[in-house]
Amino acid sequence: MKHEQSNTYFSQAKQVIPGGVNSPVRAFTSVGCNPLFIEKSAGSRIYDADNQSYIDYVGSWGPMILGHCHPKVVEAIQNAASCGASFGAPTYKEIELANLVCEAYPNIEKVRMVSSGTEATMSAIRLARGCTGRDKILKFNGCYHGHADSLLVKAGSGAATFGVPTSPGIPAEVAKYTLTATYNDLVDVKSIVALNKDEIACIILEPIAGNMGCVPPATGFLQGLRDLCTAEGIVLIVDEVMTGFRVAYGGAQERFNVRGDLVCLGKIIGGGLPVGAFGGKKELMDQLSPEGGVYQAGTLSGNPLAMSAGIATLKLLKEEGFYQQIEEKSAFLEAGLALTSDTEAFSRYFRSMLDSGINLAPSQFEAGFMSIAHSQEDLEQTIEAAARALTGL
Ligand code: HOZ
Repeated sequence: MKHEQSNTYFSQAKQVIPGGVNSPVRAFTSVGCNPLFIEKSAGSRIYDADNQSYIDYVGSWGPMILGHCHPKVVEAIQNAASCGASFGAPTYKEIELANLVCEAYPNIEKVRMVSSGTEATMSAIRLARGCTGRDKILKFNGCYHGHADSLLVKAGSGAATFGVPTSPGIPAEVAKYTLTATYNDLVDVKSIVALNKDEIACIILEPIAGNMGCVPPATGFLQGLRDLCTAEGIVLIVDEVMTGFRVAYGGAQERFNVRGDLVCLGKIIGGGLPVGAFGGKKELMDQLSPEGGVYQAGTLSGNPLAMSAGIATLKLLKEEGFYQQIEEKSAFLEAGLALTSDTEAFSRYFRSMLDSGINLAPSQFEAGFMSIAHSQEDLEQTIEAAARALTGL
């Protein structure tokens, strides 16, 4: 495929935007070609600036579980926009979305809306520190929780793609409070906790790791963390920004029946608009300002457009059989694909798939995202393209 217009835009973008992109992995650096500039989307497809269409498995990195431009979500956003884009004051829509979230996650009694997943994890950590009076946090190597200073240590995904374990710009004084353990290794976690007795405010994790490839939790790992946190007075933060409303309506916590003290959400709850959220038991959440002393705020928090898109999306996800259908589509695709963990080979595979009109995440460390709008024909076309791409490797 020809990418003349995208290439022209990329040259222009590089003049005024660092690296030509507003989020590093979008630059396609690790797959050896220039990024596509997207003009529009519909259902399972996105259309680039050269008017070529692609079956999309990025789905804006997770939010587009209904596919692009679902008419009910578009309508909700249009209606909200016609009443005003932002007020910096509470609206009824915030209560509506909060109720939907609390119904779906029994351990969320109160939830606060923010504008991104990064804000959600950053705020949850501040709350955990404020509640426990402890400074250290424990995260897992390869788990990504956004780009707040204390979380950008051994962060997988973008950082792994660019070979940067910890970003410059993070003071050693800050990074020293972030302890890191091996994912799925409870023995490692226990020994770190023992070495830092009564000093760890929280353990934060992706309940299914999705930024070092897709790594499910080992049997007993989540429950082991739950028990350890309860015994040691550590706040367990389950980062469901990617998995929430994705792997089940109630996220990974519903699937594995293990509950965090605090939960971070994002992506799907904004229906494609910028949203994050963190919530948990009242006793913890009520320590947030203005009720408590832990400060957290945001001009666009609870934005009415974002709330409307989120409400419309969650209502559609509640429809009978939704998750079964998504599972079936994903299983069909998975069975038809062979996977590779060779970065060079992945980069050739990625380019060949793109040539065949299939848009994958431009890094082998990232997850792919299915939507309900992907048709059987889309899936078969993807499997055929993959077979061709793999033969050529
Ligand atoms: N946080 C995403 C990677 N896991 C990238 C988001 C984006 O570039 O839009």
